[in-house]
Parts: sequence; structure tokens; C-alpha cells
Amino acid sequence: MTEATAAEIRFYNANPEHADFYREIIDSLSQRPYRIPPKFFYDKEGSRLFERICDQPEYYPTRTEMALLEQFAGEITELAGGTGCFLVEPGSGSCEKVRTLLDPLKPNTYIPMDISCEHLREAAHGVASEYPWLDVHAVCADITETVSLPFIPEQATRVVFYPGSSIGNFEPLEAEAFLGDLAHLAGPGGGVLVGVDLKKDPALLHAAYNDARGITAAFNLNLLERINRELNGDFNVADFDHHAFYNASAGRIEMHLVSKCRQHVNIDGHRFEFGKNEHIHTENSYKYTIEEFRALARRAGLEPCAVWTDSAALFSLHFLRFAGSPACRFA
Ligand code: AVJ
Repeated sequence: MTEATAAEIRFYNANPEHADFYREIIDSLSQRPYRIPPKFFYDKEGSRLFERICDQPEYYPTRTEMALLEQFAGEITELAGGTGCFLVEPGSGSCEKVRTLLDPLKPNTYIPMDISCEHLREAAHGVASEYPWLDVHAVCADITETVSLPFIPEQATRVVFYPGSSIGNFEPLEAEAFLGDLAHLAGPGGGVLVGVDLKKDPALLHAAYNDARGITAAFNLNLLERINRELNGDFNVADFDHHAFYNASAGRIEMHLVSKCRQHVNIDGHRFEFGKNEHIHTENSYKYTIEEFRALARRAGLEPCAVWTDSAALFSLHFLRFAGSPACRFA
């Protein structure tokens, strides 16, 4: 360790990064239409680009959710049953948002989980040195696979924090299954705090995924750079365009990479053909009304306790409980 002040963390590495990337990319590109899961955006460069997206003026979700967390941290703490919980954050990224909760909520242990190992290690160290009283157990894992957290004591109160509207990356049925997993992780007496982007004027959505500085485009195209870097691919990245639009009937933003010409690409000896305008579908980002999301949560075995939203109704923050637990104060 280089800094004398760097705090100790525990680090569990389920090694999600290498073998799976190769296999899943070859499999994804062996089917038409081409489709690559969005979790592969987040190599070190992708995680860094995502943080820059969050700072763009058009990308309202991050700052809106941060303001809600700051404003309602006290109510969240009461709903969580006070201080001392085990706070689990699947897909913790830069661990920026959780900072709004740490002082009021005073968890016993913070468990950030992320697919991007180096980024997770740095972010977890940052939290541990800023909050010396907090135990930090970082878990590097693909949260879309089964992950066990056997070090959480049976009797602990568990609060699961899933901000950023990452839930929107799942198909609605998968989102329901994933929320069901979070419900079980929280267990009776625990809570699930989820940030969900709201349906709104498509022009605002369009701008948020087509920022003027082109950071979202760079984030999308980095997937091809990553394949070139890690899998010995020869994508000519300049021959692909970023394309993001709101699909109103499906209620989602779609991101694609569009081939500008007829071309072929080699990845480690595998050859893939692209027609002009042929797409790789790289992401869906579903948007929900408050009622749609509450209905989804109920189907997942979660009872909606509280929901907070900003005055412009851009973003929502839901506190949910394992169904069957004691009545909610803020119901
Ligand atoms: C991390 C999935 C919530 O859907 O808004 C941002 C990812 N993609 N800009 C989102 C993303 C393009 C983001 N989530």
C-alpha cells in the first residue's frame, strides 16, 4: 500500500472480468440481430466515461437522485430501522451516491459490489479512508450471476441500495426476478432502496443519451475499443455510429452501434459480417411511472413503503420492504 493513511478493506474477487467477456462476446455476435449485454461497458475506461456522463448537463438522473438522497437521508434512516445495518450496494461504481447516506445511516458495514475490479478497489478504498469508523467489504462480481455474501451475520439488518436506475437495464421480467433476489437479500425486516428513472418528455430523454459533448457516444463506442484491446479484435471504430432513441411503445431508451458501411470484423480468429446500417444493440434503459414500478416491486415480493421524487418529476427513489414485514411508518 502506498499511502500511509489508506484504510484497510476486505476484498473478495469472484473474477468476473476475463473468461466470461470472451465467451459472451463471441456468443452474442454469433446471433442476429447482434446484441451485447450492457454490463460489458464497464471496463476501467468505460467506468470512467460513465462517470463523465453523470456530469453532463443533459444527464439529469445522477444529480436529481443525489439531491433526493441528501434531502431524504433522515427518513431513509428511520425506515431502515435506525443505524447499524449492513448496507449492500450491487453495481456500486464510484461509490459517490452512498456517501449521502453514510453519515445519517451509520451502517455497521458497507458492501460495495461491482464487475469492474480495479475501479471497485479504488472506490472502496476511498470510502474506507473517508469513513474510518466504517467496515468496508468489497465484492468484485457480476451481479447478474448468483453471488453469496456469507459474511453477513444472520441477525443483521440488511439494506440493499440499488441507485441510478440500473434496474432499467433489465427486461421487465428480469427486473422483477432481480428485485426478488434483492428482496431475499434484504430479508424480513430489511429494506431495498432503488432509484428509478421516470417516464417523461421524450425530448429530455433523447438529450440525456445524446449529450452535446459526445460522452455517451464515446461510452457506447468504447465497447468496440474494449473488444479490440482485450479480445484482439480489429473493429474500425470510426466505421460505427452511436444511435440512441426513445422507444415509446416499449418505454425504454435503446442504444445501438450502427455500421456505416458493409464490412467485416475479426475477433481472435472469428469473422463477423456487418451490412450497411446493421446494428449491435448494446443497451436498453427502461423508464417507469411510479405506479408501474410499484406494481413490479409487488410482483417481486416487495412492499412499497415510501417514494420520493423531485419537483420536475424526473426521477424517483423507492423504499421497499420484504413483503410480510411490519407495517411501514411512511406508508
Ligand atoms: C447505469 C444503466 C442507469 O441507463 O442511464 C447512461 C447507463 N447509458 N448513458 C442509464 C447509461 C447511457 C445508465 N444506467
